[in-house]
Amino acid sequence: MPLVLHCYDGSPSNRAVYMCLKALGLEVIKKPVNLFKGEQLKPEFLKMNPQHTLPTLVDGDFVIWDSHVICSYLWGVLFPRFMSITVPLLVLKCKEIPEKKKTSVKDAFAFMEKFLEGREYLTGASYTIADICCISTVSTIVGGLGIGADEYPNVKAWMKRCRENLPGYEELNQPGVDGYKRIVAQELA
Ligand SMILES: N[C@@H](CCC(=O)N[C@@H](CS)C(=O)NCC(=O)O)C(=O)O
Repeated sequence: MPLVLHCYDGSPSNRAVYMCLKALGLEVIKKPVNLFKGEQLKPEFLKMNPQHTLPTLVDGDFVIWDSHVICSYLWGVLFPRFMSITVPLLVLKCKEIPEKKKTSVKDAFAFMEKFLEGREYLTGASYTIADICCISTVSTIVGGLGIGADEYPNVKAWMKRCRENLPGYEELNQPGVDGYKRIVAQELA
């Protein structure tokens, strides 16, 4: 089912989502909403998003708003790609990671690389929920699965920045990455 984005080009938060979609290579059907005609206040729109803000993303039955949350959600493509490796490895006891799956993760890193061009964090100069959501997956892919990000300097620098600046990173994220790495090493031994 195609993603549908109710949007308004004049708004920075909407354009952040456009760029996030572009960086991720995702197609979307754009439905422009004219804020100055109050189209966002129509009952059918309010039924979908009672806060009547744009952007509003519809993915099947699921509706989300707030650009930062939408960007995090879209970045969620990383997590399924990670899961497509971890489930065969840890649940189905496969003994190797297929190259195709490594490539799908690297493709996601390549999108991130572009997305981080000229930016400290995924949505700008300060970290947001998008960084918190993404670093937990990226650090597990790199640190736990050993799929490196060396070819992606922006991603590497961002990872370092997250590690140094996100509150609780060392205490709440790193031990899990290390534990996951040990389990993967056992499975692949
Ligand atoms: N924090 C929100 C802000 C969204 C927002 O306030 N959008 C404005 C346009 S810039 C809007 O839709 N206003 C219409 C309204 O509140 O009725 C986000 O990032 O999505």
